[in-house]
This record gives sequence, structure tokens and C-alpha cells, in this order.
Amino acid sequence: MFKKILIANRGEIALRVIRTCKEMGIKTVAVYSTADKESLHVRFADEAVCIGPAPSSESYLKIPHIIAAAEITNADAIHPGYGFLSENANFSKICKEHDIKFIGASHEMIEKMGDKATAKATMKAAGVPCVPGSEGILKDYPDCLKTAKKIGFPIMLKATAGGGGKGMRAVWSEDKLEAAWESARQEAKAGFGNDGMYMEKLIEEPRHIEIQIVGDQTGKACHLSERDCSVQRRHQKLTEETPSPFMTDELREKMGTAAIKAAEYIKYEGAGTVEFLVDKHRNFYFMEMNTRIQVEHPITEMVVDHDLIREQILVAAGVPISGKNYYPKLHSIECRINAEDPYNNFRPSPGKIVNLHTPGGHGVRLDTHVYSGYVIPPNYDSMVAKLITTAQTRQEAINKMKRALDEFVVEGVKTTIPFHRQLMDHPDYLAGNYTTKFMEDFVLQPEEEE
Ligand code: MV4
Repeated sequence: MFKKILIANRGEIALRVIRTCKEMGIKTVAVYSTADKESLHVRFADEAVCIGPAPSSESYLKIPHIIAAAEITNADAIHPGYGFLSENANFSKICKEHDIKFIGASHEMIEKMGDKATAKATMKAAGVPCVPGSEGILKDYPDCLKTAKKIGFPIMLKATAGGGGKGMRAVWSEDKLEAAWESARQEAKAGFGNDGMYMEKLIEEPRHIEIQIVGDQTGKACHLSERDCSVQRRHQKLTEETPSPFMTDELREKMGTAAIKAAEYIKYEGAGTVEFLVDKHRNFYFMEMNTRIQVEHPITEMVVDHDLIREQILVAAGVPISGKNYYPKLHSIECRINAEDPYNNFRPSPGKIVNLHTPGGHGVRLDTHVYSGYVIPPNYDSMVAKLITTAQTRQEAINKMKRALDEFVVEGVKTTIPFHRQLMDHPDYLAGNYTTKFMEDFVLQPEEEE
């Protein structure tokens, strides 16, 4: 087992990994930028190394500085968290070259799943349901037009180096195709240095339902059921829940089996997520595979009662999985609390938290790194806390979320708490009747006068 793990991340996920390491008797090394000197993950780790100034490019993304920190503290493994270098194939490779265990996917796996057309071709070969579409990358516009006619409009153009909605265009008729083709390729070239595009039949008003999997070093995988992540704004998840209100036992078995098939076909090692698009007829299609722990992992932990960071560390240390699959015994909801102003287009609201009261009580979990007096730096993403409520039924979990949000006091910066409170009163949300289009129609009511 590892003696010392360096956490190459910050904020709540750094704290999350440190907590599990402590419970496992593993020493921890925090890395921090000058902007995070007063951050909790620095205080809770056994050792801490400053790796550079505030800009991520000069600190949390600076591979030589992170490797140096691991060398001087003699860390035998690195946990990358999510974001930053967690899906950087080069970083995974450099860790291996330095004989430091990267607690995540191999660089080959990250490359394979990072190229979306290759990932899809791999899944198709594995027998995982995929959206009908082009055979790999489109050669040129004539090929694009021929493929669109063969598939039939509406279609979705996607950048192979994209993901998370970047470099994607929905096209509803032939007269719009060439302009969409040109603009998507330019965006992909500029954004990723790779203008490779592929095409799929457009799935209208899909749900985003993902399956958590864990694969061990023997190539065996298990699943830990689903998370419904359909409530998104500009491809940013706002709230997630498990079980999905759209799920049936039959669909869960089918999707879980498909996710395991995907993981075992590629001999996936570690915690991963297989994302699916689900249409209104409950047909499901492979969308993307994420080779990292996800922000929303806590709701799975709460309903199957498994520590996913611990699972990651055990697998990375060569411990085989039990082979069992895990099914929800409770209902859990996560609201991502961001330092953003929902009444001003969710614009970031960094600054000092002058007063903080956090919710608690039975079934309430708060994963956060903030404290009263903490200054939220402007350099990083705006998520400051994940509020998770868990109960026997969906309605009770919602009631608990409403009560916890009402209790949650953050003074000094704006937060998305008021948005989430209104979400929990929305009739379509309460009915579990929502797709990825839900936020397009959501209207935030004006804030009440103080
Ligand atoms: C789609 C789709 C409809 N049809 N593919 C968005 C980001 C990336 N994960 C893939 N996405 C989509 N792919 C086909 N063939 C609709 C989306 C989509 C979406 C998917 C999941 C969650 C939110 C979304 C918001 C807009 C579009």
C-alpha cells in the first residue's frame, strides 16, 4: 500500500482525498499556489509544497513543479482529483516514467477515450450501443453532406478532440450544413488544434445518465449504478441525483451491463464514468467515457455506501475488486454551490466570505473547503461547496435539500443557493420530469427584498 500520496489539486476535492488517505493511514502532501496559501487542504495535509503563483498554468498545471514536489517529499503516488491534469495523458505518462503511481488511467487509456471518434469506435466494437452516425472522422464537406443525407436530419456534428459540448453543432436542415461544418471545424482547430469532425443522428431532448464503474488491474470491472446529470447550464452540471427518476430496474441492468462491457473490453483500470444519452423511449447510447473521479461522485457514495476515493487507491495499489455490482439503497441529490450571481447571468462572484453558517443534520453532507473569513480567489472555477442530501425517498431528499438550502448562510459573496432553492420548487423538477433542455426553459424569479 502507498505510504504517501501527493494530491495534485485544490479546493474541496483535495480535502476529500486527504480525508480518505488519513482514514487509510496514508501520509498526504498538498500542493498549492500562492493564492491558496490559507486554503484548508494545505492545513489538513501532513506536508505542503508551494508550486507557483496563482495562475493555474504556473501552478496546478505545471507538471515539472508537481513532479518536483513529489520527488522532494518522496511521495509514491499522485491523486489528480478532477479537472487540471486528471485527464492529461502526458502527465500520466511522466508519473509512470518517474515511478510515481498515477491514481487514474494509463496514458494510453486517456488518449484512447480522449479522442471521441476513437472512443466511439472502440465502444461500438465492444458491442456498446452507440448513436447511428459516420464511420469515424468525416473526410471533407462532400463526405459530410453524403453522411448527413444517409443518416437523415437532424444531425449533430462533433469535434473528435472536443467533449463537454465544445465544437458541437446541431443541424436541422441541409441548407444549414455547410456553414455549421465550417464554423465547427474552425472552433475545433482553434480550441484543440485538431479539426477532426464526426457526425451522429441528433437525439432530441435526451437525458444525460452516467454509470459509475471501477476496473481493477486484472481487467475485471463492476458498476455502482447511475447518476442523472441532465440539469445543466451551458454544459455545466448544476445538480445531480441517483437513482435517476427516469430509470427502471430493467434499464439499469442494461446500462450497467453495457458500462461493464465497455470497461472490460478496454481493460479499464480505476474509477471511471460511462456517459450515455437516453431518449424518451429509454433507448440509450454511448456518449463519452471519463477517466477521472467526478465532481458528483458523493451521491453514488451515499446510496451504495462505498468510498470511491478509497476504491481508487485500492485499485491503484493492485487490490482486486470484489466483482459485485452496487445498487442504490437510498436517494441522494447534490447541488453544486458556486460563487456566482444567478441574478446576473451566473457571473462569478469571488471575494471574502465574511460570515458562513453551514447546514447539517441527518442525511446532510457538505463537501467544501471554505470557512468564515476565507477569500475565494478569482483564478479558479467558482464551485465552493457541494451540498448533498440523502433520504429513503426522492421527495424526502428534496425536502431535506430545501431545508438545508434555507439554513445555508454565505455572506460577502453571491452564490447559486437561491437558484437551487427555486429549482427545488419547480413542478417539472419535483415530478422528475426533466431532460437536458430543462434549463433552457427555467426562469429565475426575482430575489425577495431583504
Ligand atoms: C448529443 C446530443 C444529442 N444528440 N449527441 C453535449 C456534450 C457532450 N457530452 C455531448 N452532448 C450532446 N450530444 C447527439 N447525437 C445532445 C448533447 C447535449 C447534452 C448532452 C448531455 C448533457 C447536456 C447536453 C446539453 C446539450 C446537448
